[in-house]
Amino acid sequence: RPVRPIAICTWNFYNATARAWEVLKDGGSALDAVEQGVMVEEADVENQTVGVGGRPDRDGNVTLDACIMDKDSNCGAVLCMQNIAHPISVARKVMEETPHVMLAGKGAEQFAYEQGFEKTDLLTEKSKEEWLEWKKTSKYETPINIENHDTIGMLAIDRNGDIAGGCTTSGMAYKIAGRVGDSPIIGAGLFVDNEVGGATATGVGEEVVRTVGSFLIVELMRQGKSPQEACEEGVKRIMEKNKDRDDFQIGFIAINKKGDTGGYCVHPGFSYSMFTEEGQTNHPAESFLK
Ligand code: SD4
Repeated sequence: RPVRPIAICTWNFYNATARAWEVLKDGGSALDAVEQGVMVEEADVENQTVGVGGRPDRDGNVTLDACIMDKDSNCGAVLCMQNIAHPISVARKVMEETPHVMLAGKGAEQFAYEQGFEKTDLLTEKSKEEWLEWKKTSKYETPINIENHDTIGMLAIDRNGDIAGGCTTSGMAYKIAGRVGDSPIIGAGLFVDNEVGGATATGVGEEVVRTVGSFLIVELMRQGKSPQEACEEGVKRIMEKNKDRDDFQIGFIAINKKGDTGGYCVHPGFSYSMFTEEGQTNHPAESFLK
């Protein structure tokens, strides 16, 4: 059957999939679509979990994680990078302009400046005030479905039938300085194999890393599971490792080579956004706990 371009992303980031669709419908690559799509959220100061306006770590510094992966299994990532508004684009530069996959911290920031990215203050007044308020008690908790988990992971298929993915976040609010989650870790927060499909994650990254969630889901699809079945198995695997706790949210989304999609999560409340030639749709995901 003819290739049907499609973009999906975690949560209801409608502007992001709409932007990705603009790229795809004009014949653009899946790689450009996911980069430009997630950039919408990186730039949105109202989204306090991605890019500019992200919530800081407990010392008041906003540190960003992102990764990107293309149809040829090239990938790039930046970890714990400060002062740069579009970590996804720096991740792409790491992929395309260096022999490396990951750059972290000061090195990543320095590389970004060398690539022409501008220094940007990422901490908004709103996020700063909330952080100062948080400091009064300094209680570290990760509320289940609120914006604290609004990492954007995006997967797209272009007119050539090629798949790419991107994932970007400011990580868990008030994390310990230097903490890195799943989002910039290839295989954990994101994985693409152009022969099979792609998967990406949102939620408490520590749990996703423990089971290499996105890689697992792609491998399950390789073995014949649908994207939906593979996401369900990915969440179940995490819950098997957490017999004594369920106070965290994880959401996975996946797409296969045919453009079938799926999503699954731990707690109700997660959904994913999709854009195809039929327009935009939102897909509430089934959850492990009811
Ligand atoms: C992380 N997966 O850093 C991210 C958290 C998240 O919005 O989804 N935040 O663990």
